[in-house]
Amino acid sequence: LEHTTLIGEDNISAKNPWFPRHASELDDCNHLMTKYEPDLDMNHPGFADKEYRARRKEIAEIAFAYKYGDSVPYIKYTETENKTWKSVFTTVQELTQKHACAEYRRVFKLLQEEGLFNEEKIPQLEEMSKFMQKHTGFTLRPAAGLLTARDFLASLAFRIFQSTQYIRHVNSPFHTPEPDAIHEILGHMPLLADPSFAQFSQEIGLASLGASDEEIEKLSTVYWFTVEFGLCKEGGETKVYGAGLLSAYGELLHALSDKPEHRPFEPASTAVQPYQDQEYQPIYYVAESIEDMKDKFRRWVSAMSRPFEVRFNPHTQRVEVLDTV
Ligand code: TIH
Ligand code: FE2
Repeated sequence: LEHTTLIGEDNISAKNPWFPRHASELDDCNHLMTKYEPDLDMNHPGFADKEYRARRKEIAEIAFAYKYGDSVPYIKYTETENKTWKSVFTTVQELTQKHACAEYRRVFKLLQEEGLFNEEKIPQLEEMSKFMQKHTGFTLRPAAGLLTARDFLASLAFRIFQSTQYIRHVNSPFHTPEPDAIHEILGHMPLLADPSFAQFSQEIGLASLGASDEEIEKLSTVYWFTVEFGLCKEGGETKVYGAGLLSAYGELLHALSDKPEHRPFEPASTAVQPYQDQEYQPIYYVAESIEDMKDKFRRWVSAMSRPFEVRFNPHTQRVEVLDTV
């Protein structure tokens, strides 16, 4: 890094797409994938439910109107929504005591002690954001739905997590193919408040900035098999750290059963493993530990071809670009 110089916007080759240099530019990184919207997908449990669709619109509007620096607007969740939370929270809580990795269990307990996690009501994103900020500097901004991988990963570089705020349909509490606030809060947020895991999340984000489309595809596949569906060893047992399992009772049990295939986590091969997001996963990758997963990821990602390096300056919330050619 000694022979590097800071470079400006113009000097990055055309091969490397635009990326945000400051956290405020994430206001332009909220492109949605349209696959699971209740308005468009006939198989969505909310497709025939007018009231649910109207509610989804109302909450999406909040995300569309959000600008960097705003606090996350408070949502008055309905009785039905809080009931859905309660049924997921109580079933998942019982399972995660046993099957979640130690990092998750530690923060979960803290969240309970602070009263943020209780079965009666859905925590507000703004309060979750403050909690995470205190522990790792991660904060939240609301997202209207499933984002493109490029936009989603870019925010992680700034220690910002784009979170949905709507709640899954009451008829499918134990598994949904699209993210919802229950998945984000129960699955992702405890680990984003863990220093080591937060560091990994930011590193995968930094690696994505200005990456080619193929590299984004690989990074989001690694993200899928680690952050979303990762398993790890702990004292001779297999534990869960993937958010998609920590928020889904049915799939958590499936992942630990002998039905799916368990493979050792190896970034180069994991990154090219095709996956689907409709049903339970047929393959899970098992890391030796979260630390080991992080080390392997670092080694693999450092061989990526980007002709510049990036580093995050937490004082300015800016990503600095260093020319390495
Ligand atoms: N399947 C998860 C759940 O039911 O909570 C949500 C998602 C995980 C990954 C993508 S969507
Ligand atoms: Fe997720």
